[in-house]
Amino acid sequence: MLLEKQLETLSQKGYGKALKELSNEEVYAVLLHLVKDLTEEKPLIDGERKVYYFSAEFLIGKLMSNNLINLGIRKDVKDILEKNGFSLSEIEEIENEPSLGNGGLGRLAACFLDSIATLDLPGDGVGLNYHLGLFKQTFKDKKQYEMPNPWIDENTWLNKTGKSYLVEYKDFALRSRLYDIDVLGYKGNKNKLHLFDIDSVDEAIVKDGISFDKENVLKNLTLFLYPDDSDEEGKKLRLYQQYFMVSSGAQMILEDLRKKKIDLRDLAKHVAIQINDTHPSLIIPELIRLMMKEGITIKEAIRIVSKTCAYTNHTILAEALEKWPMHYLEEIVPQLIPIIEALDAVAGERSRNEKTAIIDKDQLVHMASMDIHFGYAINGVAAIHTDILKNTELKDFYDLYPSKFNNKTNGITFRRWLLSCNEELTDFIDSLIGEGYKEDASKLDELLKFINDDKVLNELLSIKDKKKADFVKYIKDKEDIDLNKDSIFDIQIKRLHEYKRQQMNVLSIIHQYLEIKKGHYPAHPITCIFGAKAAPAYILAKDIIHTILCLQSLINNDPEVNKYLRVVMVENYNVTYAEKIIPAADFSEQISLASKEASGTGNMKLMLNGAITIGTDDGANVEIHQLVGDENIYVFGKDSDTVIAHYENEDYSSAKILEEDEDIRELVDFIVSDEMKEISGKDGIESLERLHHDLWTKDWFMALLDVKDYIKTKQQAIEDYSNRRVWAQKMLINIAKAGYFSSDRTIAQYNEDIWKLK
Ligand code: GFP
Repeated sequence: MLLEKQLETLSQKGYGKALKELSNEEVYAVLLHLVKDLTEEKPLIDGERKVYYFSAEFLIGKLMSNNLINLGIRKDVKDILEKNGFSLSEIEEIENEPSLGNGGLGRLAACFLDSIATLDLPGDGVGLNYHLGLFKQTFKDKKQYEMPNPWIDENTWLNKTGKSYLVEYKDFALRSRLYDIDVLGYKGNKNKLHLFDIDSVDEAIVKDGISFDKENVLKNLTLFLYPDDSDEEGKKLRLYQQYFMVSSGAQMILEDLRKKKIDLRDLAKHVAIQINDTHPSLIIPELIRLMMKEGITIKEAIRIVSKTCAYTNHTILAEALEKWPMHYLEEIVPQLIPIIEALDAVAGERSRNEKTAIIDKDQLVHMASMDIHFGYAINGVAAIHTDILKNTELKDFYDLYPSKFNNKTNGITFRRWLLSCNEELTDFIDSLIGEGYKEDASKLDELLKFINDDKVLNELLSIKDKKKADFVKYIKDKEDIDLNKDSIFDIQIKRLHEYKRQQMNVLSIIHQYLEIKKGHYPAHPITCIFGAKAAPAYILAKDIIHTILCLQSLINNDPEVNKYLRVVMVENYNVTYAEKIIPAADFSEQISLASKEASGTGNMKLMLNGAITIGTDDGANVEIHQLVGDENIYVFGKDSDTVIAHYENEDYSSAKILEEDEDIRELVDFIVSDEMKEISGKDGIESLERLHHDLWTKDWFMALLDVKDYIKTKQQAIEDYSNRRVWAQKMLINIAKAGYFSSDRTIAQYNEDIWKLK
């Protein structure tokens, strides 16, 4: 009743009309207002020590649905809106998705904020407010193009604060402006996501897609996440951004302490800083610098900061372990150089091993090295990943600081990835085991008692069918693509990267296509669905997208084939799309080259929604495998030890495989077949040829090593899918075992081992 009255009052106040007379857009604005008012009343989570999660990305997704859930009013609001002739899900569509992240790294940060607040722990996110996001992906002539992705409008969750800090660079200074987004936990208590920005940023300088003058920092600083860094200017712009984030964040933290009359020497007692990947690593020298300005000696500042900062590693790929040339630092933030040199000297006293140096002989400053020497905890994000860090990639550091290293297997928030995106499944689970699992996800395993209950198994299948039908409608409305809802939905959704091996999936699709052409039909029709953006300067990733889009056109337009097989790459894959695809998934493709995917989190979301993993023993797949057992996952491919040995011995040769194996050769060569070239069009042929050439000459992530096993394993999964009862049992077991992957569990472990907040 009260809620209804509040909504009516807000609609009268805002539009002078009754709720039922509003347009969908107006209803959205009224709801936003309501949620903001209710959030305003909620207490900020407080405590003696607080964590600040510094991250270049926060892929938070739309917030309305989650905030309604976390305020405990989603069902009531839905009913009130329905009574007035509105559909809540249509209203939720109106919200722009904040474009503040790229992939798993940023989505993890968003899940963590949700769980930190849910566990009632004091903890805020700190990042940047990118006006145009990563980019908006469009397809034209079967190629990816990048456009700006403006997401901030008048109906925004961003709240302007009065806070502002001076960030000094060598040649000029900028004033940061802080915006906050409230982060509600499941119980409704709140933390903040702090996003720094500058007033002078100018969206009008962006031309021809996402090009702009990279040297005009005053106007471009917070335009884009990960601006193209294939040239020097782009690299430097990233450094400007990173320093802007950490300097503003550090000043904000110290100001808070001062306000509370806390001596800066007690920083570590009151503050933990989690460095998410290496982008925020400059927080270490910056904090030391700021403390020295307050009269603290460098020695003491180093000691204090070393008890405050902790670092999470999300990948073993060298490209993501940033190294800044000293001369960039000289040009941009020379004030940090004496501090970094001092840190390097301390590191040198602790170890003479060149591999653990902060400044190497080429005058490159290694961010991860600084984090490990001067952070008090270092974690990987899945058991196998942490082991690889300890035994291989960061072995020299592990030998030096064994007790700093620990594992924190990633997790996902069930509020978004079950309660919000799959209401039908949520309600069904509630009816079977009650709602206790919403606060203690391990209780999901109570579902196991229904393993032989035909009614339950059938209902699981019919919920999946319903979510598939919903998705079929969604993609038809959005992209005018026709899908067969009775086919298997085989899903690979993640950043486009060779190590994630979308190209291997491509080869398996070619295999299926050629088989169908030979009259060998699959046991069940299948639809292969991709969602992925390629970094703008990553040519081969774009070639893979082009190849997928060519196959999509070739296969979907061939009446002989499309009865059995279809291929779809959704345009501009984002969190909103994921929320529609994941509940509809049957197969979860987690096919990275073993050792390369640190964890993966899509694997967890898909499992929670009853999809069965087809995957390598990599990242968190290993833990999924252990939890569900051999019967309920399809594992294939060479293990990480074998792969690592291939790299060490430099004995992998794709050409050799292709020369010796004509089956694989047929698949790879099909990429440059006449039919593919014709579909690709004159401008695309180069792209097909480049991918083809790469697979013949390099194949750095060894797609050809596992492709046969992959094809065989997927075939088995397709056959098994036809036994619907057994398949439903697999689904049930996956859902029941997903509790371990709640980010509430992950955050409880971060808190217990690293942050020690309460
Ligand atoms: C990265 C890693 C993933 C990991 C996430 C979160 O994600 O394995 O699950 O970080 O830790 F690669 P992407 O940005 O690559 O998606």
